[in-house]
Amino acid sequence: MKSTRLHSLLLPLMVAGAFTSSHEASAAVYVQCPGDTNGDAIPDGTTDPNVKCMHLSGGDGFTVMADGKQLYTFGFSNLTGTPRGTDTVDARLDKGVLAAQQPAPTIDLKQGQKVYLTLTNVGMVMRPDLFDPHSVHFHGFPNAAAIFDGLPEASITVNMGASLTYFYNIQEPGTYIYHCHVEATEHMEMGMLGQLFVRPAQDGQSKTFNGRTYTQFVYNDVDGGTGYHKGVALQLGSFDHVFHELHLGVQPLPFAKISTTYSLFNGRGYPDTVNPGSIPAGSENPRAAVNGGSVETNQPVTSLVTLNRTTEGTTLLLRLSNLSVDNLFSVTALGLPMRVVGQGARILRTAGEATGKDLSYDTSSVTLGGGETNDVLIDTTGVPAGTYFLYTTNLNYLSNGAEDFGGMMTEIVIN
Ligand SMILES: [Cu+2]
Repeated sequence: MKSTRLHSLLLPLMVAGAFTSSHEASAAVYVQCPGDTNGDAIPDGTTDPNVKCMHLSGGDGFTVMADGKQLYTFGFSNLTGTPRGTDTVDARLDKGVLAAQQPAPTIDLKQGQKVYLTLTNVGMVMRPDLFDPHSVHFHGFPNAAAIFDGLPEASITVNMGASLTYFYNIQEPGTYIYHCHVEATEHMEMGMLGQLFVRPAQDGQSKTFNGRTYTQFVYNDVDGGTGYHKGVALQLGSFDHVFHELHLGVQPLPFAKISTTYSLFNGRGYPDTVNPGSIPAGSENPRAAVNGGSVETNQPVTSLVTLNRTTEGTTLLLRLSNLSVDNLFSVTALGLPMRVVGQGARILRTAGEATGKDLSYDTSSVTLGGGETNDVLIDTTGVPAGTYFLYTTNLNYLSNGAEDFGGMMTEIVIN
């Protein structure tokens, strides 16, 4: 996609970038990744196997609700693997514009890694009056210094056309989240929300718990009690379509009136939640509307959960996170046993963690406020094969806007 129109939209960003990067005077994007030679955030040649790089864009886009309504959104997209290229416009800028994703690209890490995460602010094309920076806030991460925290008052944020590389020394396993922390209520309501988890060093060992043998664990647990066979991350969230419409209309934003009009799993409402593929980008996204536009989707991540017990094993891990700015949500998996083994990126044990008293509990539902995560294990041994529903028990939110029978509901298909 090389439309003249989009290039003209990008030009102001290129100019802005010239003032923010002393490394490449003509380019707006600057990726720091040890061993990377072409700017695609993938180390070339031999390098420390514990080094992991990622490159995200921060910008805008459109998200399609299950009733067909298209909401203007902010968000992140994944530029990892895209080199600078030789065109006058940096291929990474080109790819990141209007590509905001719901949910943001999942950040999947392992204990012991050194992570270089570059964020490039590609600007909000639909709001040329805005000059908002963005940031990545790794929610729950114990930063050694505030500079990479993402909170604008205490750390660096990333202006339009500029890039910043965050560094994290990954030591603590668990289920986290990440989000932009600039004008947090606005940028989070607009959709700058992602899933992030850290796999424990114990992964790869073989442990038997309750007669089941595991090689993957949520935490370093000594006894295998957080073992699972298949893990799925599900982001609970909500949008207020009025807020998004006023945003696109360059109107004052009704912060005090934010309420849930669309409740979502992984940025989708039922029945889009059970679509195993991507939701095609909406027609209101100029990038998708341009013939040959390269933005095929703003919603690539399904929320359909499947478990084939013959090939995948019996125990399912749901990494649940709530990133709604206005609501608590309770969810249940009707007919399936839920055991909560972690909360807020911490194993449910008393002090000593691995050796402490086991505080995991069996339940039929979990309730998460904004910013909270739960690690829920579902042992399907003895459970009849079939389709089960995972949904919010806040039944008034089982809707897509004014359309009934939708919202935060998906299926767990067990074979
Ligand atoms: Cu932001």
